[in-house]
Amino acid sequence: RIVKRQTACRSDIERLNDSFLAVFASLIPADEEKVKQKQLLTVLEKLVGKEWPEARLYLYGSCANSFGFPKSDIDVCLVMELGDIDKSEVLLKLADILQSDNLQNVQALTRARVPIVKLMDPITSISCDICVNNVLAVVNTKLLHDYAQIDVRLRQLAFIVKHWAKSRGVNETYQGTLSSYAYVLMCIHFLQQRRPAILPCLQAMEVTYVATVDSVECAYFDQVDKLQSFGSRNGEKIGQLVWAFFHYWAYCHDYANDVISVRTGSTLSKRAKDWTRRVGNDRHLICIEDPFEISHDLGRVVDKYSIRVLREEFERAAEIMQYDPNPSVTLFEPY
Ligand code: 3AT
Ligand code: MG
Repeated sequence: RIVKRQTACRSDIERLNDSFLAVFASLIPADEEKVKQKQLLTVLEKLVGKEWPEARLYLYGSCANSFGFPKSDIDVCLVMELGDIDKSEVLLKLADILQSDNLQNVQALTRARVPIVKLMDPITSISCDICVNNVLAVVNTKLLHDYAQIDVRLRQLAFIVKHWAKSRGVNETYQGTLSSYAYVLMCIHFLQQRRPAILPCLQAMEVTYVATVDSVECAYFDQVDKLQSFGSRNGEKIGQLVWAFFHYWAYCHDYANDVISVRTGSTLSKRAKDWTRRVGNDRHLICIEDPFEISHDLGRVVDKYSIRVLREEFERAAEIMQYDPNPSVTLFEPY
């Protein structure tokens, strides 16, 4: 009887894995989207190059960090020496240039928190936001991209977590919940904590990549092709990891005292970072240290209301993973 029961359990686990792998497969974009994005980037590069030959364009965010859903907008960063010129001036000039080249809905938003030019390309129907000199975002995009090359389970987990967060309405920073960037960092942290670890801590290894951005030194090991077998001692599959991820955020993380830190591959104490009390609008109710701008808590958008929403959602997800006969469906039910 015991043998029979174990066999049943194993096939349940296999079924759970297969169902989450199917969810993952349904979320990844087709290769041709990448081609179209590159096509648009080339058009933009030509236009920008005519006005500012020294300027460079970089993709950043989910179109370049390998955690992007199909049909997402693309984020582009224009990097150039500004000298005395005002950023708004550059954005207005950029909008002018783009407008005269058949790009549609061109709009300069010079007063936004991150000032941008928005546009839509009628040929590829891709929408695009262009910011100026947001180099840290380009570098943190590379870090996420590099982590994704090490073990496929990061990409699987992060797509499922992002899909869950979007379905449940907890991926809205203006409502006090977390950004996609924060969720991916939570996934990386979680996989660094598994025993044996599934991901290494790249910033604690030999430095093979350095960029100094606004006096922040960004340094880490980026030869990730050498780390392809890093996680192979851990045989956990995606079904188990989704269960453990939600279990961790529902019941194990110490919200009162701990900061998650991908930079150190560990947790730090809130006290050590002096993130114990509210300063201005930063409440530090869930603390996620930015890997490069280490004084920056990505959880600072979370307030005393939204922390409850978030933790209830983690608990709901953990319970579904524990008891629901069909978790790969129930987890993503709209709220
Ligand atoms: P979506 O698929 O659009 O939800 P995304 O990866 O594009 O996910 P965001 O739109 O949240 O993520 O952010 C775009 C990029 O901007 C991701 C990251 O490189 C950078 N970024 C976002 N929020 C922060 C932040 N608080 N601090 C530093 N960089 C950030
Ligand atoms: Mg985005």
